[in-house]
Amino acid sequence: MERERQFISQSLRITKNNFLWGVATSAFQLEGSPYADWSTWDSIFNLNPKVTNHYELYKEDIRLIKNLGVNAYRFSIEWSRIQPSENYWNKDVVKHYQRIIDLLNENNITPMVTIHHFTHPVWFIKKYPWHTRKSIEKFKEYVERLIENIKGVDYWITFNEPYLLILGGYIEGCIPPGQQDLNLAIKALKNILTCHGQLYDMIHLINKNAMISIAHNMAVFAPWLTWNPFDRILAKVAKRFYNHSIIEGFMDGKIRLPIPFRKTIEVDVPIQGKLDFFGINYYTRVHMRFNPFKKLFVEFRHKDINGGGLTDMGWEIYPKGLKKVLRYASRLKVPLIITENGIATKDDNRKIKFIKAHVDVLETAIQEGIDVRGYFYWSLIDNYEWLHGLDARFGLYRVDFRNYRRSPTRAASFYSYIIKSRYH
Ligand code: LGS
Repeated sequence: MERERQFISQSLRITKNNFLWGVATSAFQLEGSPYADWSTWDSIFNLNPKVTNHYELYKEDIRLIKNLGVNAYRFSIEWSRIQPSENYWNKDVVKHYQRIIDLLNENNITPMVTIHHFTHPVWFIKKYPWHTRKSIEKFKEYVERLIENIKGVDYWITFNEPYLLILGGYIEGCIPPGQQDLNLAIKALKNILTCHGQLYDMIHLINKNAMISIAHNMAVFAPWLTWNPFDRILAKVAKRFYNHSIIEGFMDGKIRLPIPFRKTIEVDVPIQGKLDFFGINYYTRVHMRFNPFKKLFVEFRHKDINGGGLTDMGWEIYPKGLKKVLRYASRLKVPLIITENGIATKDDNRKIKFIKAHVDVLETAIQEGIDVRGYFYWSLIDNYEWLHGLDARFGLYRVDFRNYRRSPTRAASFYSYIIKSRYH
């Protein structure tokens, strides 16, 4: 087994110089913010507004990152802390994030910064929600000023999971801004993607070395009942809508959104070629079921087909799916980076098994010739998991939310071992 591993890693030549081994987080999930739309929205969040208290404990957390032996860290900057109100710019907060970046660079940990990870200031969503054109200018103003003031970052993710943001915020209505309107959803998606295209050019003007992408959530979609033609149609539609349409958008500037049992909607999005790599967040397979009482007739479900069990959030563990999404995305002909992959579980053994299974698939994908340049485990420490609160434990380090103490899970040393075994 050990010899086999060495052989694989030598033939792949994954080294610390050519591969980003990382961990990922997002600001609001670690540090909260009283000025973000979620804080007005979610009562679970309000029970614990400092979450892990990372804002104060960042030095300790960077030590944890260092101890893991990773060479990259993906995190986000919380806009609502920098601009709690429209005409105010908090320089101290920018300095705070700059300190984090400096500390990472001093420790040879490559920072990858997400500019928008689901949250924004309350004033923004009230006055300039994403379905209005003004959102683009407002967000660009913020980003320009941010990028001019931040040094030492080459890897930028403009938006985390635009499709999940739109599905949750504009179709399901389960996250802010809580709309349930397909037309608004399409407008919001168009604006966000258009904004990405413009940010891509703007960031490159300021930093010639920038490597820019979005982080796209991809899942595998399968029919709940394979013999049921409706379930089969839904699985196909979901795959094309959720996984593929944005990839086509980056290839030819047009996204085609199939809507169940209706005409495909075509949207022009000026994002053709506006990518230096492609970030993929991969977690699970979803089974699709036709349900006439649900919105767009769609019901999402999870099945434990492989007997690997479901995660604490009820999601199927399906490592093979990682290969499928990588294979599809490779048509973009840019390097791929797994910007998130992880499991919510309190059981260290399951966390270890999950990581091993996914890294194994990643290796076979690379052997197949797919250009993957990084893997970020979600997440460094337990944190606030949006609709699921504090109970979904993704962390390599456990957090006691009463006193903010961190302690390593056994998956932390396992992940370090994986990375070390790929040093040359
Ligand atoms: O914490 C989030 C993690 C956990 O699971 C992180 O903030 C997000 O970027 C990311 O979405 N995360 C996540 N995603 C799992 C998504 C499952 C895919 C379901 C597909 C539905 C159509």
